[in-house]
Amino acid sequence: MRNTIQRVAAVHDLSGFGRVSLTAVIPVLSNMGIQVCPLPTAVLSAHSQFKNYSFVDLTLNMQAMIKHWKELNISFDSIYSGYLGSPEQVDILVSFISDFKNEDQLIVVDPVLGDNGKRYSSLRPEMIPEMRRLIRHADVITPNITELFLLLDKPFDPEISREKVQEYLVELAGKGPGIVIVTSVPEPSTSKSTSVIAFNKNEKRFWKVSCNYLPANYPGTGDAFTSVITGALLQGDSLPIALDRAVQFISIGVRATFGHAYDPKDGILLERVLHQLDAPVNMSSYELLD
Ligand code: PXL
Repeated sequence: MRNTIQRVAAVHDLSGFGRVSLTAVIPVLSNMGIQVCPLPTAVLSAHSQFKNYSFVDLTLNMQAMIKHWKELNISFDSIYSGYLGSPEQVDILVSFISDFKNEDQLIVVDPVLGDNGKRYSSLRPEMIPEMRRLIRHADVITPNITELFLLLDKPFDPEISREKVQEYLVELAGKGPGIVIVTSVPEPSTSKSTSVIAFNKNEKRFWKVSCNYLPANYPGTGDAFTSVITGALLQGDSLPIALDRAVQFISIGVRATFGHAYDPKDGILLERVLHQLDAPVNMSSYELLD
């Protein structure tokens, strides 16, 4: 049975500064009318792109929290994971997913591994094979273009063609997830836009949404993006409408931030744009690809 208010277990780190992970996931999903139950993977003073951040790994605490949640008999409409504190957390998460399995449940894995062609230096190399194992248990995964290459163990090619991206999405979907959404796909014809491309394995359909590119890199936009996708799918949106809503929300957030003289590491000015999540999709820009 569904919860009166849809409930998501959010398995991400808590970074005190920088608007990534739980500090992006909780406000986005709460604003979409969804209850978030955080299962923190680590606590950091600030995300790992800042120098000298403090880090406490919560692998052991996760087991204690899950044990108590079992005693409380809580059920989740969705389990949604992102940045993990250690590769060992994948085993914990796989058991958590299997123990809390529910009909109509949405398992979303954002395979946070890297960006700009490289693995995040804060993650141990073993995180990559472990993440490959975790995505097998997901309904929806949302790698960025760097993570697409890392998950498939292919050398990074920033000029990958759209046809090749589609081939890789099918390959990744073959490993388990029914929906694969890849973000930050370069548009070869122009440096002025990027796109999001999604593959729905059951329907064998590809969707694309393009957006304007601004030359700034804000950590946490991936977390906000996947949170909107999760909220939209839980609210009953179709995949292309969920893509439209997520792309529009991030584009508005980036544009609200870009005009300020501001350190991009602080993340987009989420608080200024959260109310946009209540707005209807104003123009649908999705395309069905061949
Ligand atoms: O959103 C990615 C992310 C999440 N959590 C932590 C990070 C990063 C990216 O740098 O450092 C701790």
